[in-house]
Amino acid sequence: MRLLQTFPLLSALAVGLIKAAYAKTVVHDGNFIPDAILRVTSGNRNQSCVPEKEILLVNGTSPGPELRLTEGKTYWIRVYNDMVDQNFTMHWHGLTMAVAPFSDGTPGASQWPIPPLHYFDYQLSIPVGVAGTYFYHSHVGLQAISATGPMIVVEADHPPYHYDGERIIFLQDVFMENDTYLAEGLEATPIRYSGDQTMVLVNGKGAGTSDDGNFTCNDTLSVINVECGKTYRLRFVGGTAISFNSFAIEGHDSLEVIEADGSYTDKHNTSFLQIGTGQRFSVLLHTLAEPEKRQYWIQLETRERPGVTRSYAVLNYDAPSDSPAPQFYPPTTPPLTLPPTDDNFLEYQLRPHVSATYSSRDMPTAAEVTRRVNITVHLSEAKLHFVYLEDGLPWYEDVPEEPYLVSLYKDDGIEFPSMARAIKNQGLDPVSRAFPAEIGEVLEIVLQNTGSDGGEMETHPWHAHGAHYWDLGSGLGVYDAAANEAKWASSPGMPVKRDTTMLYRNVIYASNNTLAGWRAWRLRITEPGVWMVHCHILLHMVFGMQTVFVMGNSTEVLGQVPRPEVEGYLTYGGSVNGNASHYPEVVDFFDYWPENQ
Ligand SMILES: *[C@@H]1O[C@H](CO)[C@@H](O)[C@H](O)[C@H]1NC(C)=O
Ligand SMILES: *[C@@H]1O[C@H](CO)[C@@H](O)[C@H](O)[C@H]1NC(C)=O
Ligand SMILES: *[C@@H]1O[C@H](CO)[C@@H](O)[C@H](O)[C@H]1NC(C)=O
Ligand SMILES: *[C@@H]1O[C@H](CO)[C@@H](O)[C@H](O)[C@H]1NC(C)=O
Ligand SMILES: *[C@@H]1O[C@H](CO)[C@@H](O)[C@H](O)[C@H]1NC(C)=O
Ligand SMILES: *[C@@H]1O[C@H](CO)[C@@H](O)[C@H](O)[C@H]1NC(C)=O
Ligand SMILES: *[C@@H]1O[C@H](CO)[C@@H](O)[C@H](O)[C@H]1NC(C)=O
Ligand SMILES: *[C@@H]1O[C@H](CO)[C@@H](O)[C@H](O)[C@H]1NC(C)=O
Ligand SMILES: *[C@@H]1O[C@H](CO)[C@@H](O)[C@H](O)[C@H]1NC(C)=O
Ligand SMILES: *[C@@H]1O[C@H](CO)[C@@H](O)[C@H](O)[C@H]1NC(C)=O
Ligand SMILES: *[C@@H]1O[C@H](CO)[C@@H](O)[C@H](O)[C@H]1NC(C)=O
Ligand SMILES: [Cu+2]
Repeated sequence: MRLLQTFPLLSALAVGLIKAAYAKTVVHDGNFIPDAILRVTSGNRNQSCVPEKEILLVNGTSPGPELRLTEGKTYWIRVYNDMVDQNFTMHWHGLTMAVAPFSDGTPGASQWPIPPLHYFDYQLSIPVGVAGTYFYHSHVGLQAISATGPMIVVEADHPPYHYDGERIIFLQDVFMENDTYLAEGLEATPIRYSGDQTMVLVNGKGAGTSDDGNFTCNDTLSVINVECGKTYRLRFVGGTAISFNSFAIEGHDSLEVIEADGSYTDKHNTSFLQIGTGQRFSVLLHTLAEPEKRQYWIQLETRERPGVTRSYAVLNYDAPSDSPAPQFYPPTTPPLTLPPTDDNFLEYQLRPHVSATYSSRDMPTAAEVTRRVNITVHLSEAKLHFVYLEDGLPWYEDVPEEPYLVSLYKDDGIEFPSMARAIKNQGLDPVSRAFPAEIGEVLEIVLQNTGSDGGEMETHPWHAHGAHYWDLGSGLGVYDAAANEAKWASSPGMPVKRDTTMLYRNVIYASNNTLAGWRAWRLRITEPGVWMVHCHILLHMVFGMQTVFVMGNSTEVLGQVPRPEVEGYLTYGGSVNGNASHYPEVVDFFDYWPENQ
């Protein structure tokens, strides 16, 4: 394996071969034993002072259970949609599905959604070199508000930095209304907007104030237990639906960033973090040798939206293991003053951590770039119906007649994009509403923010499936490739491979269609498949802020997964090599997880 680690492509091929051999002998029917099972239900819960309402649950909780996987291995994860009235999919956020393109969990793009009372077997073949912090979540509608959970990929050998322990800090949003009602309102003409998040949760709990203090919640907080004089790896997951959070820990102002979106970085000190929807960071926290008190506040504040939500958790030193877990409530006045939005947060500062095992500097140079595409985003507000246009068109998960990947396999041409049409429209084929890309191309993908019809600007965390891109930074106005090269040359940082980075609003207002700010990525196209690129704010996705890249032609895509294995994927209700309905067991999660009530 050692040799393979230097050649990610080779190791991906090896994983593919192992999987192909394996699939011949395994039938994924009711007798199949997967490596992990996730069961999705809906249920009523009280969260953070919000009156009891229906949310989605994974194995009875939100967030769902942690999945811990090892790089270089293949896992089959069976996801049961135990709901009776909703489709579902599961996406493995940040992991490449290069060798299992039907397992990316994107309805309309990589798979038919899982019908009610059906299961789907997802194949996760994890290349060596991607150990880091990830999460799983639904890709249907607004389900990911609550149908989500942490996913950690651990090293086959050992991480490049030493730490004594690790803690997950999983952020989520809570809304006043259930997700179907919220989504219906967003799709309505005129729009019915039920408000931003009521509270931000840390590991399922949160309390504090929102709407600039107009709403207060005095509920119990999450507790992060630590010991004195140790080093912890804090793994932050931006599992929020909309909120962009600024974050700091009282009395601990040297957080050393070591990971961004599954890529190790050289150590970089920061006193606070900004974390957008879909982003992950790991920091090393050096706990105090002689703390002055037992509890230090962890304070979060939302940014970039009209009302501020302030939420808390507690860093708790040396909790005695023999006494019951203490309960903590939010402070009456904020102990910390967090900075306003920093549009330059970590920009042009981070450097990939290069070691024998991790992240080589294989970034294509500017001279190798073969094509540039724009994703120019614009919010149309005509008739008070909100639509996010990308190069003139929105994308919704129910737009394609059949999922693009299914269409590629059937070779029926229904959703196959035309390069000729795309070239005339900034890279997007307006008929199939997809961006075609050829294997071997080196693309620069330029996200361009514009003033909306009404002039408002929004900040968008843009996420790419399929492969991580080299993040080229961001700036005001229009992207200028030469000026940006020069900026990198004089910056301490080097581009890092990321999967979710911020397209800032930079300004609060810009007149209609003004090109106000940009973000750019560079990517060598190597993985045939259908990969979504979208804003990770779930509410914006419902407004159409999603795009799809179709990489490779049908021959190349068909080369990825052997034909007999795909039959099951081609119809709604299928899974790998079989149909996939199940008779639901009577699953009473209250019996399994009483402590969560
Ligand atoms: C989820 O719950 C099922 C039982 O319904 C159990 O078999 C499975 O191990 C659980 N998954 C995880 C990751 O804990
Ligand atoms: C929600 O809170 C109310 C009031 O405390 C309580 O009656 C109800 O049982 C709780 N619901 C759940 C699902 O725990
Ligand atoms: C579920 O997905 C199928 C296939 O895309 C679609 O026809 C159906 O309307 C969806 N059902 C619901 C409840 O959204
Ligand atoms: C969702 O919320 C709406 C509005 O509050 C309510 O009418 C509907 O019954 C709720 N749906 C479920 C499944 O609880
Ligand atoms: C909070 O209340 C004040 C006074 O009523 C109001 O002006 C302000 O808009 C409210 N803020 C939010 C975010 O609702
Ligand atoms: C919050 O609730 C706790 C427990 O009931 C109580 O001790 C505390 O005083 C409350 N805080 C505020 C600000 O009301
Ligand atoms: C970060 O700050 C701490 C404390 O000031 C220092 O010990 C450490 O060397 C710094 N790390 C880096 C990478 O600069
Ligand atoms: C991308 O947008 C910029 C700014 O409007 C424009 O100059 C450039 O030609 C566009 N590129 C493509 C491929 O359309
Ligand atoms: C904004 O510009 C677009 C494209 O030029 C146009 O279609 C739209 O009507 C304009 N909106 C307003 C409010 O003027
Ligand atoms: C796909 O591209 C490859 C490489 O250029 C070529 O050999 C193959 O014929 C193409 N297949 C189709 C269906 O166009
Ligand atoms: C698929 O479903 C059909 C209809 O329910 C059933 O007759 C058939 O046995 C199933 N096939 C497999 C492989 O489970
Ligand atoms: Cu957005």
